[in-house]
Amino acid sequence: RSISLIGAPTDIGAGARGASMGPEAMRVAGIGEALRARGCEVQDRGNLAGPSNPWQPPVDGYRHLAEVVAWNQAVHEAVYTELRDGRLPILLGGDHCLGLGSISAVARHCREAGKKLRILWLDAHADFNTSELTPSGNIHGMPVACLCGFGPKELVEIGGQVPAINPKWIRQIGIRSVDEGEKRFVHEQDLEVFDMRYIDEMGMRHAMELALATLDANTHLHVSFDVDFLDPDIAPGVGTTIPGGPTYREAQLCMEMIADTGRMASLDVMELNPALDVRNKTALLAVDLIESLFGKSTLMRK
Ligand code: DIR
Ligand code: MN
Ligand code: MN
Ligand code: MN
Repeated sequence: RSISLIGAPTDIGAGARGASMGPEAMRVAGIGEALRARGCEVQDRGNLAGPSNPWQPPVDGYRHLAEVVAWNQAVHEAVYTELRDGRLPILLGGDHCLGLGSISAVARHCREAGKKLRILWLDAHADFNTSELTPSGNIHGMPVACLCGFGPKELVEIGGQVPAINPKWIRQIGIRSVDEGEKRFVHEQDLEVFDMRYIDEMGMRHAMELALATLDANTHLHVSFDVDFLDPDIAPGVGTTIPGGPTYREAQLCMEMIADTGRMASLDVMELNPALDVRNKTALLAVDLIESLFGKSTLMRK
C-alpha cells in the first residue's frame, strides 16, 4: 500500500495549546518506520502551513473561525490530492476540527469515484456541537455537525457539496462525554453511537461487529482516531482526558477488527498533545495501535 503522511501542526480548534506539536511527536515515535516495516511504501509530505493561534475568546459561538477555515482548506486540498493519486492519506493532527477538511475531501473523492463511504469516529466525544449548543466555542467539538451540514457556511461548504456527508454513514465508538444540548442533537439526528456503556455491556468485539457490518467491496472506510478515545491511564497526552475509556486490549481489538475488513482507505490521528504527554508514551502507543490498524498481529491470520 502507498501511504502519505500529512502533518497539520495546529491547535486552532482546541481548548488547550499543544496539539500543534502532534505531527512531530508521531514522527519521533516512528510512525514512518513502523509502516515501512509493515511493507507499506511511505511518503512523508511534511507539514501544512496555516495561521498561528491568536488565543482569542469565542465570537458568536466560534473561537478562531477564520483560522479554522484556513487550516481546513489546506487539509482538504492535501488529503484530496493524495486520494486522487491513489494513495492512502494519514492526517497527523493537530486538533480534531481538521476532521472536517479531511473527511470532506474523502467524501468528495468517494462521490467522484462512485464509492460508498463509511466513517468510524473513535473518540471520547461526539464532536456534534453547534454555535448554539457549544459550552466552549472550541471548534474541535463541532466537526461531525459541520460535516452533516450544521455549522457556519464557510466551514460546511469546504467540500463543495452541502452536506458533505449523511449522518447514517458514521459510527461513533468509545463516546463518554457529550454536552447537554449536544446530547439532544445526537438523538435528533439519530447518530449511531457505541458509547462506553454499550462497550461495557456488549464488549468491544460486538460493538465493532455492528459498526463494521454492511461494508462491501465498494466501500471506502475512513477512520478518524481522536487519541482521547483511549483511557487516560494509557494515553495521558491529550487536551481533554475523560476517564473510563477503552483499555489497551480493547483498543488493540478495535484496530485489529478494522484491519481485518481490508477496507480502510484513509486515517486521521488527532488531538495528540505532546505538551501534556509523559516521555512521548501516548505517541508511541498511537504508533503501536496504528501498526495493528495496518495488519500487525501476533500470529498468521487464517
Ligand atoms: C466539548 C469538548 N464537547 C466541547 N470537545 C472535545 O468543547 O465542545 N474535546 N472534542 O476533545
Ligand atoms: Mn474529537
Ligand atoms: Mn475527543
Ligand atoms: Mn456478536
